[in-house]
Amino acid sequence: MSRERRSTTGRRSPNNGPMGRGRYLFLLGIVIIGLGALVSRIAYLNVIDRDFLQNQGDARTLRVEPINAHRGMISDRNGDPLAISTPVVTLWANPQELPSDPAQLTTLARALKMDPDTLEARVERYSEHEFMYLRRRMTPEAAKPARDLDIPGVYAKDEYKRYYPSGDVAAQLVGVTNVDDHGQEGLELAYDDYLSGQPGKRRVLKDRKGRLVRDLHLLKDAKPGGDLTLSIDLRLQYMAYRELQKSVDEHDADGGSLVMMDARSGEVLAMANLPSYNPNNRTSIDVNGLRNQAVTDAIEPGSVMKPLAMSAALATDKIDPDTVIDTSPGWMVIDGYTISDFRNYGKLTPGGILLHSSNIGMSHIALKLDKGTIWKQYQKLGLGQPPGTGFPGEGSGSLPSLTGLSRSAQATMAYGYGLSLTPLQLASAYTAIANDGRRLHPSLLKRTSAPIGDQVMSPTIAHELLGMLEKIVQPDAGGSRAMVEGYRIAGKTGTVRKVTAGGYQQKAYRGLFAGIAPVSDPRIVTVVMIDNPKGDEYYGGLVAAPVFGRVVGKALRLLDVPPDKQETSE
Ligand code: 59J
Repeated sequence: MSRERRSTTGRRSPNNGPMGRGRYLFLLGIVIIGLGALVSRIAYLNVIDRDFLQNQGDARTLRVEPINAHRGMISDRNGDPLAISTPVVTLWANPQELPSDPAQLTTLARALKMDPDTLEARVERYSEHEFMYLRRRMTPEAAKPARDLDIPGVYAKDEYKRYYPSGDVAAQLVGVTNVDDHGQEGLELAYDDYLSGQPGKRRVLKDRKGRLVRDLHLLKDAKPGGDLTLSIDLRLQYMAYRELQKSVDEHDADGGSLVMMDARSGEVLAMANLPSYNPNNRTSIDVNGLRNQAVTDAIEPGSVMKPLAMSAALATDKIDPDTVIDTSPGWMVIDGYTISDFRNYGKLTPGGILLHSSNIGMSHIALKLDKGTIWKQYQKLGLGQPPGTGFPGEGSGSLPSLTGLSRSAQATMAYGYGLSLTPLQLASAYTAIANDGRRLHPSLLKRTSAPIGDQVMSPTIAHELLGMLEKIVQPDAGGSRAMVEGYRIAGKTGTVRKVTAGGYQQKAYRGLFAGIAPVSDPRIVTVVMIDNPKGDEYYGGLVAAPVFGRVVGKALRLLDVPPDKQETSE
């Protein structure tokens, strides 16, 4: 500013240049003197005063110590705890500082409810060390008597212990924390910041050996973490897990998943997976049990996709509920690939195709439609996109690319092959059939706002499909074992040959069942998947449908859903 003004006026002082020679020398002198002073001070501190300073620094240090924040609770939708942090106290000792008087050790042992000889022996064993545990993670009440003794060399550390009351039942969903109380898996990981809160700080004075000399003052209070309320109903979760376990055991299966969704809100009411693990026993965690397969693992769904493909067909003017499709002779060849049915079902309507689960019927329908019709409907139903639950490793499944879709892929897609989805995505897709055509996005947290959904089929088509699926859950149909006393049930079975590197396997299957209850006013959508059942019973109708029937029956009664079926006994 001032320079500018000067240049515009054109006036300059005769003693020109920004700095006169006299001023330059003066400043140089100051710098030299300053540097000299600095160098001599460094030399003094390093050489002459070194010992004194080091002693002082060693003897006392001011440190900022963290104060652990209480981790928030995870609970089910009714407030039942799934993960809780309780305060615990770890007592430790520095054997170097413990009194040599054996009477004091005896008093300490009594306060700890330990055998005095055992304690004495341990102190002896650790006599060369500066640290030994007395007792870890005791309740604060149990630690108090020993703490109150104020015996020199005895220290207490306040911690929190994470406990999972439901153990293996909701293990993969809830997840676990690591030894430092940080979320490691599942929702414990997804909501770690929220659950953790903020540690506090206090200033302490410690001596050379790290011993606390004085607790000086609180710098910042610990801010406790928030509580997380899940959509899960723990009563349904226990039941789902138990019934899933029964079927997995009975059929010697590798595992299984069950997802139950509220058909009106999209909330997940139960989500069980096998294998599982006990999160309270860290040493025995089996990595196979860690994955929440219902959310993370995309599988080829097979026939349970047929009603969803049918919803696309029924929306066109090419197919209606009375259209007759000839499935004879029970097999067909497309682009050199042979597609076959269990047997020759002859002429079938859409309802008949779903009832007999005809691959040929679905293939004929798919090939009558434009190439993208079913593909677009699958996309609207959420396939190939993350469901948005925020769960770590949430699977999106996959749809083949529409541009390169061959005729054979167009057909196989309609009966559930050449694409993949997670059990959670399947349940969400079925909410459309249950909910007048509106697909609800799933939520693992209890909803506080209106559910998010998309109208993906007309209410008429949803009702038509519901009627067709009810015909499958009848005494002499494929889904008979999904029947529930007192309630009308709709659902679809599926038996899928598993794929490995060598292609479809001859003797490895997944049995599935996806269904809706009760039909007159749907409240829940449930998907059951049994992975690799061994033995002769491997059909979805035999391994998955019975789990559905038992779990859904109990759930409807627990949720006080009024029965909608007049039992026609005899
Ligand atoms: C099947 C398939 C594999 C993939 C076939 C199951 C195909 C197919 C290529 C033979 C067992 C089996 C893309 S059948 O789920 O059709 O649930 O009660 O795995 O068809 O073309 O030994 N379900 N299942 N098919 N593949 N590719 C039927 C059907 C279904 C039943 C029974 C037996 C298959 C009635 C399955 C059930 O609806």
